[in-house]
Amino acid sequence: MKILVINGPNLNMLGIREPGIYGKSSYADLVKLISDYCAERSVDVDFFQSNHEGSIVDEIQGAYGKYDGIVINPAAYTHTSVAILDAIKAVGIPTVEVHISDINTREEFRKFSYVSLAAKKTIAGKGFDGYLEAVDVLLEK
Ligand code: CA2
Repeated sequence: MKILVINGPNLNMLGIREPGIYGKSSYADLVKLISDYCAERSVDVDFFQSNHEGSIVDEIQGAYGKYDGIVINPAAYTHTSVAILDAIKAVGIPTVEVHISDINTREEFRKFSYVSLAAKKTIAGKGFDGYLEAVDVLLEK
């Protein structure tokens, strides 16, 4: 099993600001947490973070034929990006959407997710543990 974890805009700033919403841990801490979890389960994992919508689309397209699953936190693009939705549909790779915060109990504009229309499951409000749950979802047959 080979999975790709994609994080969208500003998630490289984790732990630097807004700890009340996103926690105190950094993006490097997140990568280590997921890497260790995957290693214990013999899952190969790669990571990609970008602040650019087109780069995320390119990465999803590049995953075709290479990965068995995608875990994605599209961040702000969750609520705006038909291009990322279409890319996930185009490659047909099982994809689990993750949000650190609970997007359903924040501002009204965060309640709609384009990506959820193609995701196998959406996990929100569980902090970094949501990414680990997403790996488990991809491991379920
Ligand atoms: O809860 C999530 O994981 C979000 O995807 C995070 C996005 C937000 O636009 C979504 O509605 C929900 C924002 C990520 C911003 O990350 C920051 C990290 C540190 C400091 C400030 C923002």
